[in-house]
Amino acid sequence: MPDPRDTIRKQAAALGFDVCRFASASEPWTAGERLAHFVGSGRHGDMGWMETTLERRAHPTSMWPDAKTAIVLGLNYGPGHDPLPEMDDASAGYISVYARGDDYHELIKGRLKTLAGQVAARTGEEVKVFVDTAPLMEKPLAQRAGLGWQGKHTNLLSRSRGNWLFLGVILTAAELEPDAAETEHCGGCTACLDACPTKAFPAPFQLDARRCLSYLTIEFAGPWPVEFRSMTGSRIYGCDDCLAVCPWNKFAVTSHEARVQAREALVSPRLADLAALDDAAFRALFSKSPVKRIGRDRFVRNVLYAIGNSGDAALIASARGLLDDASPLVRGAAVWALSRLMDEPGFGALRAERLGGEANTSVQTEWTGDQA
Ligand code: B12
Ligand code: SF4
Ligand code: SF4
Repeated sequence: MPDPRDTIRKQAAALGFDVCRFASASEPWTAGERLAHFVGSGRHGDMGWMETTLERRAHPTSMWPDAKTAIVLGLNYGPGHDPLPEMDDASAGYISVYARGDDYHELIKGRLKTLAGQVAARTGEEVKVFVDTAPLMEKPLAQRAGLGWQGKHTNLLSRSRGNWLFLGVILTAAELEPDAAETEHCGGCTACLDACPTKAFPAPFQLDARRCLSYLTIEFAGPWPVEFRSMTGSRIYGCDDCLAVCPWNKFAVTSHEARVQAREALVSPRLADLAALDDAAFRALFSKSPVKRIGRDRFVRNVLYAIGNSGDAALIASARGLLDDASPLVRGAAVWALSRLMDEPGFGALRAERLGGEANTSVQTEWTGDQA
């Protein structure tokens, strides 16, 4: 009798998945308690859906009692180089590697649905598909299936592919033999913990999302707590630092998937160009990109924080041009950016020349008001 998993693996590979492995979806685990601790300590910040889905997320069977097997898929988005030196150019924005191509949710979801249909046809059992947005803990399932392990930065990394792997899961009511789980291989390394610009790890293997620049740039809607604004540097969408410094990336391979390849316009885009985006131009630039999801105002907020950190006097005009933007979020960020640039040593003359006494006073007033 042929092993149905062999066919599923072949079908997954034909759809472009780099890894396909199997885990029990019904065995108990500690991940649910850890999730409850994460949410109970408020580390999820404003991601209210983590509270409302807490019970369903606790275990695959809390959400779907008939789930027997998790088919865990990995799609490699390896950039083929270390992206962090790109941040040396402070007048350009840094968009994290995962967001430089098409939106992976769309990309993976379609393929998962196709594969799920094939699994249902082969096994005659019901299936459900998950990628990121659904209430399922994908990383612990992936570790159980042996795709890799959750490192001290809490992401799943692999001995054969390093850190650049998207995850997707199909749950099925079919009993399929599980693969061996992966064990942890971080050892004494602390590179990711040491590299984090905001010290977002209260302990190894634990993240406080409220301090994470990925959360702040993508998920957090309002004006940031002031302490984090200077820490973001030029990161304007997501953050890769803890992934990129991991020594296991020496085994990373460049992604073969055309749709996750970086669009030229999204690698080191000029902050001046991004600050000038109106809603229509934002939508056009980020068509089919995950960045589109956060909307123009939140994105330009991030751009303005980066402008404030740039030390580039030429960007004063960009920030100044947004002082009367329709969005209070953007106006507040413009004030902060200008106040930072004005504080730069040697910018005193520019302050007098470009803003003048009157404009400078209005900057001060708005700054106080927006931060109250
Ligand atoms: C919420 C979320 C976020 C939040 C919170 C991240 C987090 N670490 O929890 C924010 C917005 C910060 C975020 C950021 C990013 N995300 Co995200 N995110 C998610 C999402 C939707 C849920 C994750 C979740 O449940 N978090 C809650 C915590 C409690 O879960 P956890 O990390 O698994 O917690 C474990 C550890 O803390 C550990 N633990 C806790 N206490 C203890 C104690 C001890 C002693 C030990 C040993 C372990 C331990 O056990 C817990 C259970 O496994 C998943 C998709 C999904 N549905 O799973 C994507 C997902 C995790 N994100 C992903 C990505 C790519 C990112 C970013 C890299 C994007 C970027 N470049 O900016 C960053 C990485 C930041 C980081 N260091 O984690 C990928 C990760 C792929 C992978 N290979 O791991 C996922 C899986 C999406 C996907 N489908 O591919 N993300
Ligand atoms: S993504 Fe950036 S800010 Fe978030 S934990 Fe990793 S290094 Fe820290
Ligand atoms: S950088 Fe070091 S500690 Fe962090 S995930 Fe990689 S091996 Fe583990």
